[in-house]
Amino acid sequence: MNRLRFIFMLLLSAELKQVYGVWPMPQHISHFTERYVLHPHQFSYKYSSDSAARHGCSVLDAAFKRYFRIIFPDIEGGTGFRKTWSEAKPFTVSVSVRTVGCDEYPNQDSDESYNLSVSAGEAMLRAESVWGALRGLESFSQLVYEEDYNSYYVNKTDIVDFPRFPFRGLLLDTSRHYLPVHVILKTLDAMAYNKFNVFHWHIVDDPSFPYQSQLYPDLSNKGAFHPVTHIYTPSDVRKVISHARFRGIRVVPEFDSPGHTQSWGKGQPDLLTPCYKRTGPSGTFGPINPSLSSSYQFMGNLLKEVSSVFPDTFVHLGGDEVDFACWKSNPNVQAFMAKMGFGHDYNKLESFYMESIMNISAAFNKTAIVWQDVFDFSKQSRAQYVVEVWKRGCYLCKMHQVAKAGLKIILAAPFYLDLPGPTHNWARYYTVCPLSFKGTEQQKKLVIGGEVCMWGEYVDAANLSPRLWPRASAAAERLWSDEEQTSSVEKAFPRLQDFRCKMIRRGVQAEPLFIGHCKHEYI
Ligand code: CP6
Repeated sequence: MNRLRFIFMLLLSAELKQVYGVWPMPQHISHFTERYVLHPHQFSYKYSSDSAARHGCSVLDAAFKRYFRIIFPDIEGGTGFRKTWSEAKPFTVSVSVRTVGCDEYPNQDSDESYNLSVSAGEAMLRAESVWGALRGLESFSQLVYEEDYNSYYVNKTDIVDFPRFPFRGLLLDTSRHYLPVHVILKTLDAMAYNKFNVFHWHIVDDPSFPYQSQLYPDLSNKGAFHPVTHIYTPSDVRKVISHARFRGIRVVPEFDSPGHTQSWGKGQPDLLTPCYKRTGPSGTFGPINPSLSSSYQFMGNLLKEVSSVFPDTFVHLGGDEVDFACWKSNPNVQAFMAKMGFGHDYNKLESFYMESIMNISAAFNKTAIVWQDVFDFSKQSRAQYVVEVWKRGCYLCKMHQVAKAGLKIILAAPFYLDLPGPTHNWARYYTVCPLSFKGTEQQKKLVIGGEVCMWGEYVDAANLSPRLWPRASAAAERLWSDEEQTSSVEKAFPRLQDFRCKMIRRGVQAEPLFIGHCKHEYI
């Protein structure tokens, strides 16, 4: 009988180990079996006396409120705290931040490291910046578990943690389908649970132009799917940027040109290149017309507005998949090519256009990110920009090439999430090794991170969430955690199942990985 009870205890403790994991895996974590009861009425957050950030720090004050509700989801309407009532002692999460910066925006140099030590009556959270403190608060919230209804526990734990890469992005495409603002905000919440820190907003593209420009209102009046209901007003954009900031997430907008701009032409006459058929215009249009100075004036004005609306120092300028056929057909473009001495090399024309708009954005103190096509077309450019590697095939070869040219790299190629299906399961993202190209240490430092891409052809508000989560979580761990500690798909599986249940409990419609159940099913 005793032996049976012993085996039963072993089984229980094995199950517990799964419960108190943190996703993505911290760099160093030690769990202990000693555990403490948390009671919502005796639980508080405070700034420790040596903290530079104090009460009134917008980012952390708001985070304390958010995480209280996350940690105690059953508090509303819950009357009896039955079992734990008598055991409960006060518990405080003490936060100490070394440098202030509560009113700033996170940026490429933000320090997201933190130390968390959970012991009797207190969790001590130390971070260099508020952004690191946010990551620590997230980890702490994942350590808390509910056993019986309204009985909460946290085990003694020590964590030392920091991200592997500073740029951990997620792309949403709001042109192929419009995504309502509340859907974007919910996605930002889920990003914070996964420690993603960049929202790459592919806001406009061929099918629609939902960004409402103050300078050029006709772009969305005529180019959006609907001029009122399917746009992002300046106030919507501010909401997204603020919601992201409170979660330590940067918002990097993409205004992809000169290709992918069909919708721009509706509200901005003479911007796109008229395509020719034999002797006359065919009535169709191609990429932005690179032969007119008015095109550069327009781009300058638009990028000036975009630079002031979006505070991040990065802006994505696209530059991908430019179809040269229309440029080739247009006699004015041909004349421009001759005048510029480009011969028949349309790569040079695309390069000229991209260099021009990269110079414009540099004048607004922005660092440009561009798709790899731009690098492929102009290897000898002296411009400093960040290259996003997106083409499949040998993406590691491409990364090595870009690194040799001394340019920074974001890896997207192995992280497409928009297509469902068995070949797109989470393990594929989990086993990506972004630094496995044969480069020097210095070259590898140029890889600033990676990005999961949720292109919008087949995705709208109805299926976004389950298609994103928890598959994006696999990439999140690849980008945050130590590669060697997270190299086993088998070990990750139960942890990811557990984390998926946590996301479900927080209201994220994450798809199941396989047969099973969540302890708290709230769907
Ligand atoms: N839209 C834009 C897309 C893609 C790109 N740019 C794309 C094409 C093929 C694949 C993935 C993405 N849908 N504007 C390329 C960066 Cl496989």
